[in-house]
Amino acid sequence: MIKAVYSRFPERIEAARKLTGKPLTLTEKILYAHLWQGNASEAYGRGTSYVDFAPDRVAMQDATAQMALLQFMQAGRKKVAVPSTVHCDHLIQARVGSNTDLQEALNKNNEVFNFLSSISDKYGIGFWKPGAGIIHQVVLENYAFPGGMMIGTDSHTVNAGGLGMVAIGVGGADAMDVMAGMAWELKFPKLIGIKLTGKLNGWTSAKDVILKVAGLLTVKGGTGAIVEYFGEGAISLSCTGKGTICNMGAEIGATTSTFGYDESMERYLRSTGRSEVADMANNIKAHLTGDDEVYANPEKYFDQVFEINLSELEPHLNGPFTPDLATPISKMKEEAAKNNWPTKVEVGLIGSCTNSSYEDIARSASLAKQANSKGLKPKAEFSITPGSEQVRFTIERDGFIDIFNSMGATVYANACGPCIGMWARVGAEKKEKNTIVHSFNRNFQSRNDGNPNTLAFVASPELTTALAIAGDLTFNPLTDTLVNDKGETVKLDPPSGDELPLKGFDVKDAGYQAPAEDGSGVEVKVALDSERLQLLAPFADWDGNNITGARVLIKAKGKCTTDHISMAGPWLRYRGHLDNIANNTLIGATNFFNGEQNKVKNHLNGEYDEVPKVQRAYKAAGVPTIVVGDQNYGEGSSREHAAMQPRHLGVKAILVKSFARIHETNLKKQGMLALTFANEADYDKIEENDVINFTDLTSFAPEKQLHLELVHANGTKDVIAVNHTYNAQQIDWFKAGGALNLIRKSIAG
Ligand code: MIC
Ligand code: SF4
Repeated sequence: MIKAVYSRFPERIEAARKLTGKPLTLTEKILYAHLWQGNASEAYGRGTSYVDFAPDRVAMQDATAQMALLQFMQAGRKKVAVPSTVHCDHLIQARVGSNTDLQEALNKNNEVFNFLSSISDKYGIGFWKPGAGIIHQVVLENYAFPGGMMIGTDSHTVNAGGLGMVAIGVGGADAMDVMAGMAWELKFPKLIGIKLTGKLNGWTSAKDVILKVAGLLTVKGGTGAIVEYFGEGAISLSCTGKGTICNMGAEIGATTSTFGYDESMERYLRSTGRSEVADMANNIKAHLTGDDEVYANPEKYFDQVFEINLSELEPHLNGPFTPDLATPISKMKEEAAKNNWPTKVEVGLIGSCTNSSYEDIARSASLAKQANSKGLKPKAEFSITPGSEQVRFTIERDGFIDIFNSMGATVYANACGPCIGMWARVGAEKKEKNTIVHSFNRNFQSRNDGNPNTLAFVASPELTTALAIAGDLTFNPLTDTLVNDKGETVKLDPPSGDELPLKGFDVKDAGYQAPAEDGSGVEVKVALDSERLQLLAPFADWDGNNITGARVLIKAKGKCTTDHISMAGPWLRYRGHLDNIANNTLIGATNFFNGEQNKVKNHLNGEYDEVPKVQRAYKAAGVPTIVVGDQNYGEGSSREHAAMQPRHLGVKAILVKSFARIHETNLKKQGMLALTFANEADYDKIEENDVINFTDLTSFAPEKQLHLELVHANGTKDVIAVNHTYNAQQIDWFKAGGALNLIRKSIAG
């Protein structure tokens, strides 16, 4: 496959160069080399043209694969059209330690794992068993390749940008299209260039680059854009460090991030047993990075350019509650005091798909080792979630696990665990205000342990380890000292560690199961009375009329991420059962009208009740509803459940100030109306008791505003204009009641 992709590169890039009449960024090269139609026939408008692409592969994780594959089952195919994999990583709870936790997960999720294993077997999908590792780490180690294009049903699919890919997070319905052999549509992105100069040193790590970028760009600054890193600083970073930076690009809303092919990638490919890929990439090197003219004059070729000097970069701590609240460690004392953040660090957690490379672990272990030798007993609890069995096996062989153990750490299974609320944290139910530090990527309220009063700060694994040792959020390892068990004052030396294992990677059983050659005989079972899995019933199509008499189900106030719309943690259990998981719909969102969560007015009886209950009542009574939201609504995850659940419960439209990209597409795919206020201030016009009428939905057309009439309780009316980004095909999805209904129709002939 890679050979075929590379053989097309020179010609396709030439065609694009001619049409655009300018030197090309790496992003443009990869995109133009993956056009569905073959060679380019026009130059696309950034941020305007909808373009069909042909991605090289698809990756899915267990929590989203269920819905993706339940949809794929309906596409009527024998096999997936492009190489695809499923990874079991989200459903494993971190409780006591890897072996016990993994066994418990196998027992608890047996039905789901069997479903995923047999459906993978049937349709020619590679299956990575529970314990094999976190999707993005496994993809980086095995499948990612420079210049490739992939999509994955997880927002952190972007991690593969570390190996020079354009890798994009999508909802399951998009993955289904590609697996079914159809084109994948994306609005041609804008381009953000980030020039890295200098070189990391001392306590600073690759994570700090993206923590800094998140501070600069905020959680929505990357929306609709691909971020391309370049410059001598970029070349000096390790491949997995680049992966970390790309991974957290999801947190600024970027479509994806990427780096040009260089020696760090070559080293990583060779070290992970893919010398052949490295050799092939070397042959077309010039096509796998941006043109020299672009990097020499970035302002001319990118829509926005930033520059960061790695030599001057400070370690950062981002949080709480949002990954873009960036504080350099030297300013933490002040900030914590100002904001009244508890400074005692209760737990430090390293690992996750963001930061679990050999280098991350080696550098953190160097600090753990110092703690041991300098007589420092860590003041906070400490845990590690390795990203893959290959990394775990290798770090155990190289003695790092022993070092962590002697510091009293817990090693959890190779899985998402605490990052996605799969963490049985003792005492979390008391809901006490407390502080934790982790090397993951997201820190939304309640995400890690379900406690809304846990303040989670994101940092590099090195800084996380140091703060766990110190037990203090304001400890600045660059300048501060600690007192050891003998009462002596000691200082931690900066971390150190190899980028890649000197003895190479090793693993006994990586946990991969290849699919059957001919899967036609494999049976995929979904029990009718299952509470975990449910076959999908088609959504109703649009009746052709204006939606009238609609009620506001909830007007969400402030941040409303996919974690607020469809919480993970305990609810991950129901990811394959739409009706059951719908019982968590919007329970984390704050109601603008009373400031409370999961308490909205039911206009059928005037009483306040839980959001899912109220919505089910409206559905039963045939009352259409609208969800109103603020900026960047649907930020965070790719989970299409956040779109399917409201759809399933009968919500008709989501009207917000702005959307996060994946969520907006997911809504469109599921036949929902995703609308934005033409005038943001109109958000304030929506009142709790309003009755809302669409006035011109019957003439729904691309690039044409729609209008809503708000009938207020006092009898006055406001008419507001709303925008949308639907193209003609997406309007067809809406009319058909969802994209899948169109596919169903075409199979039925
Ligand atoms: C996440 O980090 O929020 C998740 C869990 O990996 C999600 C996917 C999901 O909700 O299953 C993501 O980032 O897309
Ligand atoms: Fe898993 Fe967390 Fe990575 Fe999402 S961000 S894939 S939950 S480790």
